[in-house]
Amino acid sequence: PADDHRSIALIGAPGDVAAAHRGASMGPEALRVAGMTEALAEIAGEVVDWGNLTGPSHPGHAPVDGLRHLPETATWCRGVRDTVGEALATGRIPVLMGGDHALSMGSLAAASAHCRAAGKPLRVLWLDAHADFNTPETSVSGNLHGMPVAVAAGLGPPELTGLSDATPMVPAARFHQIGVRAIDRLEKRTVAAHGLPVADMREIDERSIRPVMEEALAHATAEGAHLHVSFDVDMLDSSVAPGVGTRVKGGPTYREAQLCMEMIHDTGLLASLDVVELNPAFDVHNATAETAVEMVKSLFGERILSRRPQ
Ligand code: Z70
Ligand code: MN
Ligand code: MN
Ligand code: MN
Repeated sequence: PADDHRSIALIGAPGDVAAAHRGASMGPEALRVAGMTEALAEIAGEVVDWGNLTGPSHPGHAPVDGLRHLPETATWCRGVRDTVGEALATGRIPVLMGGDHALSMGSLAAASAHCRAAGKPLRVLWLDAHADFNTPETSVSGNLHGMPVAVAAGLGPPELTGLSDATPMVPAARFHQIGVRAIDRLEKRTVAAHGLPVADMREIDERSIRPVMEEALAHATAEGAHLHVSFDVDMLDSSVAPGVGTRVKGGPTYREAQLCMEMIHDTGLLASLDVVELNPAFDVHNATAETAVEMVKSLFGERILSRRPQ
């Protein structure tokens, strides 16, 4: 596909104001140290590292009306939105390196605006141990990195749903979630009420990763959509990826995750990417960052052998 030759803009967003644990702010540099730029240059062609965005540091405040660090999160997300938007407007594939997962509200706002302007359908693949579908009413923690999917779907404070001119920026039905195994009790009801398409770990166990991914990608393929992939590193089983703020057992193995990435590449539709929630403070010799880079290589077309997909 023509996509193979689009250049990539690497965008660092060292923000951790929306997460439970500090340290995701070290994610962009850890991904660079693990060779993100060189890996992409080798596989995907032209890569330009746009450096890091700046924003507020972690204030350490308690939640206000069920939300922690709302103004600081909104500031970070506006910066992400504008820079990801600039990459898309200039024909590049933005690769956002977080930072916590709330930053994806910025990339989704940008992808949504870009697709509306271009008259292109938008599909979002959300790779995560969590559904990130909390609202201020359902959240136990008040942490905004547990809410970006709900905000994109139009649920949440106007400071965040208003990141985009269009509400919702991305209707719940245009998401597909893979790897989910930790949903809060009240969050589960919201997921059901809004019909959020979720392939949980039981479904992956019972059907195996390939048919689950075929189904998740079928709509995007049929529509020739702009495919936004939001890769929360905690999607991976915690034994493979200890360097995250919220480790969850029982996730996809390295092999399952790699097949998932290869199948996404094969659609030729990947048009924007987030790599978020890497927390070097919990990592072991940067191994999780290296694993994340290996997953990104597969997303951009690295193959074990140069063969056609079976
Ligand atoms: C929980 C909450 C979460 C990521 C943790 C956890 C959310 N559902 N998301 N780590 N990436 O606090 O809302
Ligand atoms: Mn390719
Ligand atoms: Mn997440
Ligand atoms: Mn998560």
